[in-house]
Amino acid sequence: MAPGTRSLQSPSPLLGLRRRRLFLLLLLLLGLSAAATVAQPPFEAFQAGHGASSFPAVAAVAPLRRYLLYDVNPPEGFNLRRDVYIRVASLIKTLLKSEAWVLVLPPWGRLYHWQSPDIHQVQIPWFEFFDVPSLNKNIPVIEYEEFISEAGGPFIDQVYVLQNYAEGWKEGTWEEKIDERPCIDQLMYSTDRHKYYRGWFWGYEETRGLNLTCLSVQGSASVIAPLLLNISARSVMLDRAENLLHDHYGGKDYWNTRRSMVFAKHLRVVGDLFRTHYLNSTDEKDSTQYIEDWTKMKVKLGTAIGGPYLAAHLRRKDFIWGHRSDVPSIQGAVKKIQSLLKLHKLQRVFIATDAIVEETEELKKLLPQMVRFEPTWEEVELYKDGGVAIIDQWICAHARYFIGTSVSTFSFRIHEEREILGFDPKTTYNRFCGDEEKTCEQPTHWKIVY
Ligand SMILES: Nc1nc2c(ncn2[C@@H]2O[C@H](COP(=O)(O)OP(=O)(O)OP(=O)(O)O)[C@@H](O)[C@H]2O)c(=O)[nH]1
Ligand SMILES: *[C@@H]1O[C@H](CO)[C@@H](O)[C@H](O)[C@H]1NC(C)=O
Ligand SMILES: *[C@@H]1O[C@H](CO)[C@@H](O)[C@H](O)[C@H]1NC(C)=O
Ligand SMILES: *[C@@H]1O[C@H](CO)[C@@H](O)[C@H](O)[C@H]1NC(C)=O
Repeated sequence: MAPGTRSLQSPSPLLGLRRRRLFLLLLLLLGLSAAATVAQPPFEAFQAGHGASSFPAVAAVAPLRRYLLYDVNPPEGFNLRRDVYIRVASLIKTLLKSEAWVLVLPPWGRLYHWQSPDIHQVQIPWFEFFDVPSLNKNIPVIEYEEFISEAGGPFIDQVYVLQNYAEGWKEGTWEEKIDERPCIDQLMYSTDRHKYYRGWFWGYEETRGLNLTCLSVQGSASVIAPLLLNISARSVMLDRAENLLHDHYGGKDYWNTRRSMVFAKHLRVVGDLFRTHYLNSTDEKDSTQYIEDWTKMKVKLGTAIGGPYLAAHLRRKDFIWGHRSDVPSIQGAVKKIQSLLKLHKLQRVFIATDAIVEETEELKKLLPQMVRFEPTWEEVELYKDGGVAIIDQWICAHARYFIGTSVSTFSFRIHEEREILGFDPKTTYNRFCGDEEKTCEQPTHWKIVY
């Protein structure tokens, strides 16, 4: 494991600053050569990330584009965050019709569920989990540290904290709207002695917001586009972006963005090796050929066969603490798995779960056919909890038959992955029922719109 470790680790926070200094130097040189016509920008003004439009020299170096940043309510999990990315991507598509914008990928970290001890899990760039060139085939994106160097420093011109309307919405009168309003919740930001806003910027302590306003919003992501096109701030951050809804859930734009969220290659490779070694499953045998370029991938439903194993996602922890009636006991889940194994004439079941050790021990006893991806500490350090979850999802996505947990976004993302791979919907849109659940409604089939 050791040799790969280094290259995968997130760049040090200093890297961006070093790059920035280089960039400023370059800028100064350019500025000097253009000095006859262009007044030298005050250094401090540029550092503060003011709109570059008044400094033509900048345009020669960085494309004159505007930056959209966002963050999500801290308690939200990895898979809900993947959904918010889709909503923000459609906002970018709307903005791009009028201006050059780029989405700054919010570094991963401080997720409630990522509890592996002694592993540093903040400031994780997107390339550790997703294939960034694939994202770029859908909308222009850059990592946060690229933003710091390109925009000239860790400054965000305008932060909008999105919130609902204090008065709620009157029944029967749904309308899309957006208004600057006093902040409803206690602000998670404070001002420093320079009147800059300090707060949680993905763990980058040197990042500051120059201005901050609360924005009540009701509607889909693009509702905010007219406002963004009407202000001069070059970099805008939308905090609590989960308050924006989908422009068109399940439509072509939705699916293009979803399909562009290709898992990072190194994680897919780990999943594929596991399939080969422990599940007798390869793309060739399973008819699940993957095309690296997602824009070229369009598989007819029912073409994919999948590996000779059943896969189950058993979401536990907070899903059972509330004694939800739609989540089974371990015994209930095992009973269902045994009957599915028999029905589909399969010998093995791959289990993805966040269960505590006591429960997995019980599973092992009751379910000798069980196979799990059990990373060593070094592997968790290398892939992080997010990467391990992706490997689990990748293996589930390649099974002959999948069954997930009711309303878990972790399971939903597996549905989508299987839809992309071209599985028969009957083998995908299945969930466990609670032990006492009467009407156990099964998940909805969402067809890809190409
Ligand atoms: N490796 C692994 N991790 C899991 C599994 N199920 C849940 N987790 C972990 O628990 C977290 C919570 O699930 P998420 O789906 O991301 O959280 P969420 O977006 O709130 O989604 P749900 O709570 O499932 O609706 C995941 O991010 C994982 O870290 C699993 O089967 N395998
Ligand atoms: C901060 O943003 C608000 C809302 O966009 C704006 O009215 C105000 O003028 C800005 N303040 C500064 C100092 O730019
Ligand atoms: C654009 O800005 C102007 C001046 O600040 C304001 O009068 C107008 O209402 C704004 N339009 C939108 C769509 O926000
Ligand atoms: C692996 O699968 C192939 C068919 O795809 C089968 O012929 C072979 O016996 C299997 N091997 C094992 C060890 O199960």
